[in-house]
Parts: sequence; structure tokens; C-alpha cells
Amino acid sequence: MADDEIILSELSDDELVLQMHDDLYDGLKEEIEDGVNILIERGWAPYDVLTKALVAGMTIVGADFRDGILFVPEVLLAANAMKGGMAILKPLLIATGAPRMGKMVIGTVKGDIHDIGKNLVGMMMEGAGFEVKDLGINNSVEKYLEALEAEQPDILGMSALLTTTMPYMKVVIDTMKEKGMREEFIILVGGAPLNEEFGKAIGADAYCRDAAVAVETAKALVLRKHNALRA
Ligand code: B1M
Repeated sequence: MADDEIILSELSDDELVLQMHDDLYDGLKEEIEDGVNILIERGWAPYDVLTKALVAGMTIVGADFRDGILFVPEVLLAANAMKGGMAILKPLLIATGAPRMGKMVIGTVKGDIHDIGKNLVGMMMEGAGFEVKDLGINNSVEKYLEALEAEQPDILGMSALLTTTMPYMKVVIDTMKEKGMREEFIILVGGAPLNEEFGKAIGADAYCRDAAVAVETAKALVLRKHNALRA
């Protein structure tokens, strides 16, 4: 063992979280998985591990990608490491879940392959008691409509991370309107370049800043829909 090798389990919580930010930056999947396991063993809530160690680390990666310090291959490695950590947290987040709340179909829009945020939303929704059908990435309007027909969910969730792909959400919503099916579904949209104003402008029911907001919004709107049907 090299003298300067870091033993994750010997670090304090704060040091470990900072080390995990570095390891995520360096795309070290095994180290990220070990870090997640150590924090869970130390009694951390899965949601705190997710937000404080993984999402916060990915924010640093995002800033350096934007500034031309990191490039696609490095970001892919970071994303892969993040997914390793998320895979450990997923069953734990779901286990803390609640009674069945409703069903959501979610997917990233056509032309866009970013899926970490969408996956996180799916996980958190499952954790909150929603059944989730994940359509993956690069979804055409036809794929969304097919899934809505087949799955009959309460909610359609769409994710976009690029300014060039976010307008496609409007294509999906406009097509749903043309087919007379818009009002059957609650439509939630999210992704880093979106905002509230954009969500309203394209005719979505709500823009969700993050996964926690998506869960709260979904719960509130499903409840409102069920109450309206009963009235
Ligand atoms: Co890309 N990328 N990327 N990328 N990438 C961004 C988005 C970018 C902002 C980086 C930058 O320049 N700072 C930039 C977009 C700029 C713009 O459009 N204005 C960018 C670019 C330019 C590109 C390429 C074009 C680069 C290139 O090839 N030259 C290319 C595009 C490929 C394509 O899609 N066609 C590309 C590729 C990639 C990788 C493949 C390397 C990789 C994706 C890997 C993967 O997802 N499997 C990647 C990554 C990782 C990023 C950054 C660094 C991180 C994204 C991420 O995972 N964040 C990103 C920079 C950034 O966003 N800061 C960047 C963590 C995640 C937890 O957050 O996705 O925002 P986020 O999700 C949040 C909320 O937004 C919300 O909840 C989530 C959890 O809290 N949310 C929803 C998201 N979806 C939701 C759906 C909902 C509700 C809430 O529905 C109900």
C-alpha cells in the first residue's frame, strides 16, 4: 500500500464527503460506492448521501465542464461513478417509501442523452410511493404517446438538459393537445436549463427545480386530480 493512500473508512464524515467530491470528479466508481456504503453504515439518511455527497459533487463537475476544464470523456466517467452510488441508494430510498400514490411515465426528450437527473427523479418518486415507468433517453413524441396509451399513468414527466432540446417538450404537449388527450395527464417538466416561466409557456402543469420538488408537486397535483374526480 502506498504511504499516501487514503483509507476512506478512517476519514471523518466531513472529510469523507469532500473526498467523495474529488473521487466523483476523478470518475472513481469503486471509491464512490465504498464512500456511499460507509456513510450509510454510519447512519446517514440515504437522501443526505445523495444530495450532500453525490449531487453536490456533480455540481462541481458541471461547473468545470462548463468552463472547459473537464471534457466529455471525464464527465462520462464521473456520471458512471455517480450511477454506481445511486444504484446502492435506490433500494434504500424506495424502502423508506410510502403507500402507493399514483403512476408516472418519465423520459428524457428527443436529442438529449442526459439521464442522471431523470433517474434521480424516478428513484425519489418510487421512494415516495409512485409507480414509475422509465422510458430512458432520446424519446420522440410517438414514444411518449405510446407509453401514455399503454401505461395510463397519472403523470407524464419530461426531462431536458440542453437549451436545444427543451423546446421539444412543447412539441409533445402540443401533440397531446391536438389529440385531445392533454387534460388526461398531469405534466411535470424539469432539467437544469428550464425555469418556471418556461414550464408555463409550454403548457406544463409545473416545472420542478429538483427531485424533491418533483415529489411534492406530484403528490399535491395527484391529490387535487383525485379530489376533482370525486367532486
Ligand atoms: Co452534458 N451538458 N452535454 N453531458 N452535462 C450539460 C447539461 C451542460 C449544462 C454543461 C455545461 O456546459 N456546463 C451543457 C448544456 C449547455 C446548454 O444546453 N446550454 C452540456 C452539453 C453542452 C453537453 C454536450 C452537447 C457536450 C458535447 O458533446 N459537446 C453533450 C450533449 C449530448 C446530448 O444529450 N445529445 C453532453 C454530454 C454529456 C455526457 C454524456 C458527457 C454526460 C451525461 C451522462 C448521463 O446523463 N448519463 C453529461 C453531463 C453529466 C452533464 C452535466 C455535467 C451534469 C448533468 C447532471 O447529471 N447533473 C451538465 C452540467 C450541469 O447540469 N451542471 C451538462 C446532475 C443531476 C442530478 O442534475 O440533471 O439538473 P439535473 O437534474 C436535477 C434537476 O434538473 C431536476 O431534478 C434533478 C435532480 O434534482 N430534473 C427534473 C431533471 N429532470 C427532471 C425531470 C422532471 C423533474 C425534475 O420531471 C418531472
